[in-house]
Amino acid sequence: MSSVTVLCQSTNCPHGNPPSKLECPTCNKLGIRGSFFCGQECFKGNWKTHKIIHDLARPPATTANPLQDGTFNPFVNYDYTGTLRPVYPLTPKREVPAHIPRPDYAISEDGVPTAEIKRSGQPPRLLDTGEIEKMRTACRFGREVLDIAAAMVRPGVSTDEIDAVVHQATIERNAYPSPLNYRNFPKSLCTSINESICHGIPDRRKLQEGDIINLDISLYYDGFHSDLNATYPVGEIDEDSKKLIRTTRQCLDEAIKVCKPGALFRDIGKVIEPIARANGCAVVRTYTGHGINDLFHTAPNIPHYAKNKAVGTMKPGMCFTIEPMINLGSNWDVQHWPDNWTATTVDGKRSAQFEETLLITETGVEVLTAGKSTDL
Ligand code: HM4
Ligand code: CO
Ligand code: CO
Repeated sequence: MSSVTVLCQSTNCPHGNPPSKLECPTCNKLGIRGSFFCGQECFKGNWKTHKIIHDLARPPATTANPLQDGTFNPFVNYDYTGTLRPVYPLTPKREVPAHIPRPDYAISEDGVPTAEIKRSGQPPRLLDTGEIEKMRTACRFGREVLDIAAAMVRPGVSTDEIDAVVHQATIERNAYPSPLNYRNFPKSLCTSINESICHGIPDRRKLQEGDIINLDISLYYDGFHSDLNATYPVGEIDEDSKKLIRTTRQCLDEAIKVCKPGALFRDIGKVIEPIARANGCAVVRTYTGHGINDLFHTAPNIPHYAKNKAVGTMKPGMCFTIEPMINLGSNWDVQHWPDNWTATTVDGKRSAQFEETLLITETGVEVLTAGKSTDL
């Protein structure tokens, strides 16, 4: 029986590097021996330099995939918060036929939405009857495309295959897929799986039994955008995931019920957060609902959490989204992958989302992206 004493590995241990028992769990997993610290203070204090040895021990990207099928994890040195991984390379950019009108950011090299930036700070736009009819059409097409995409959800289908079908169904309607090139987003829809909160990029990963996936569709038709999303089970899912999806849909439905002329945008979060909390869930604060019309994201800004400081009152002719992102557990914080798009939970727990595009009418609210009623 041999016993080895390992001193605290901290370069600036305030306790004089005493014998230590706290081992770095990542080093242990990677087979690196001797990474001991005398406490959390030294472990965390040395993290920035210490984690470099993790990267050195990991295999390079091209050999990281045991399948050797040409696919790879592009961010091998990134500390993922959960078990989801991107599967690269992404497929080439999909083209939109030249005859289909497109927003300004679709044409520019840098994807900057110039008109959105120009109108920032302006109050929400009130649409006239002709413009409202155009929003109705864009939103009906958005619902059709989401339903087509949702019908593909099953184990073995890749998110890129869903992107190809969404792209095709969108251009068949003479519409432009709003996500494509928006701030250089590379695909035609967002696909957010398990611990990803939103803005997941379709790639070569195949859906697995037990996953949950959010499909977020936006399109631009006849000068107006629509935006809607929903979360779906892949085959059989666990009870926590079922409850998460049910809770998130309920958060959106109850929020829609309080929308009418005179209602305050800040009160939407007051409806959503108590429902989330009562079901053991947290409300994401980084992303909000937004005005939508001839611009993809515009005023008003609509937080989904309580005690927010959102400005403004609902008026007839306003169009906006409500799109709560709800996490299992109590952590609402967001961490992005190095792709600078995929937003994930920081604890690796699952997140769900639902979204509709709404119109405030003289008497209440119209859900422009509504599906066929599932009542009765
Ligand atoms: S980009 N969907 N959505 N969504 N953006 C590609 C597909 C996308 C968004 C988005 C909801 C709310 C806000 C935003 C946004 C910044 C932060 C850069 C101004 O991008 O607020 O973009
Ligand atoms: Co978005
Ligand atoms: Co939206």
